[in-house]
Amino acid sequence: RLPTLAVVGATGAVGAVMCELLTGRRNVWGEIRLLASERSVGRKVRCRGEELTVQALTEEALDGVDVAMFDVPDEVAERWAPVAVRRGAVVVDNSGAFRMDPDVPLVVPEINPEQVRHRPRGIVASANCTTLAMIIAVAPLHYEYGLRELVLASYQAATGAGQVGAETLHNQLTKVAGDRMLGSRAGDVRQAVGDDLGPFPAPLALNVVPWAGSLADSGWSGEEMKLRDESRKILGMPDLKVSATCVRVPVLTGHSVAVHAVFGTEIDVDGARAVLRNAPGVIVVDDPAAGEFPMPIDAVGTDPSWVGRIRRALDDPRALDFFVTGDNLRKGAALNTAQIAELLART
Ligand code: 11C
Repeated sequence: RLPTLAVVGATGAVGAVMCELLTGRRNVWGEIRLLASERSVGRKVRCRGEELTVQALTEEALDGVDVAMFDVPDEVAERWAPVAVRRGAVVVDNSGAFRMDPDVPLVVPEINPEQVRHRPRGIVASANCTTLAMIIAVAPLHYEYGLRELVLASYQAATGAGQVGAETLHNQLTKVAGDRMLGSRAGDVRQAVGDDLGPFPAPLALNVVPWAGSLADSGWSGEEMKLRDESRKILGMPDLKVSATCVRVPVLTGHSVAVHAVFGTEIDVDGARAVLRNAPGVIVVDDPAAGEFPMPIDAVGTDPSWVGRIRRALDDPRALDFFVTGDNLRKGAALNTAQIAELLART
């Protein structure tokens, strides 16, 4: 019997991409059950060539499920993942609720697939979308050169904040497009945008906002802490130095990260480029003379992390600078979750 899969949170921004992925990937599932909140019950969704009806997330709906993929807010995952486990499922959770639990492995199949086997709570966590785009490129370099430190700056898309993030950016762009904004204060979009900031703390259209996530200690944002904590856990380096600045940019899909990575040995840039070219899940796009760089407009809808602008730091022969872009809804969320679920289906 092929295992039964539940997709919990099937109608969100990530859930929609998940159904697309389940249609395109090798089919390892028997029944697929789409579950969501009351609001979406009864909605028809095409998945794997079938028209499926979205059901309510209830205890009974989880009966008989072998693997449950969760793409829901932290508090929903906290409540329902243990219920799914009690009903017999292994949970792959894409929220931040369990990632740092020592009894929950944090898995990136290209890096630490073996860790799915040790899951005392019956839950396997998938990483944050910004962490994933970056770590896919950093891990193979670490294995070759021995990572010592990461200095990161992110450029995060509106869909990182879900469907409401995308809608907010669209609405704001429509407003500013109709406003000519010439004169000495051209660029101050506050008036044109008005009060509808959606999930963002400031207007995002024609702006950049140096904030993502909740407020953490000492001025750090939750997203910056996730980059540090999750990188340490995935690489198994609890003392790795990580400093991140996370910034929201007016891009719909595709998170990018400017990476300054310091290693234990000197870097030869051609060698580093070869490591990246051979790394699973990485595509190198690095020909500035021809105008070729990794950008969200190319990465959207694709699986890999796109890496370019690869250069050795001018003032430190042990440091490499590069730019990486990945689709935050695919590898950053649905794809990594699906890959983990497929590993579980095989074991
Ligand atoms: C963002 N990275 O772009 C966040 C969204 O921990 O999975 C994903 C939050 C998470 O706002």
